[in-house]
Amino acid sequence: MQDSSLKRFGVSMEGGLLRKFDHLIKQRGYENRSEAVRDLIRDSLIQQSWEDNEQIVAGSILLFYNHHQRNLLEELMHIQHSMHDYILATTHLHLDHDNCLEIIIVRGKAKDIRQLSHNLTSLKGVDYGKFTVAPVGKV
Ligand code: NI
Repeated sequence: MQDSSLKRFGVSMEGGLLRKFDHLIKQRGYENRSEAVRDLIRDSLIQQSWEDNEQIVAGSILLFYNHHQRNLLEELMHIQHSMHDYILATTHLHLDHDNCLEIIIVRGKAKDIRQLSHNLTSLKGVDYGKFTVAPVGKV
């Protein structure tokens, strides 16, 4: 069970580092240091669970590509069908005459989703790939 009661702890650091931190949190619009530190800790925990291969994660793989690239559509389709268990939905937008944007919603073990993302974004003709996931379950 999660303990949601607030605890206080002291942090010591060099003045220069603290000034930089204060500047950063002001830029990002945090009300105070506590709020910023909480977000940093949550980010670190998400990062750590992502490094755990067995953790179930969900998120999206974003692909920009030119659909005229030889064999690219066939390869994208082949990879997605071979890993269909991990794909919840795919949205394809025709951006202009040449370029497509594809958003693939995924869910599965971190190691499998990482592999799927790598297989897709490393294809020749994919100009840009962005991979965003979070663990399923509260961190
Ligand atoms: Ni298209």
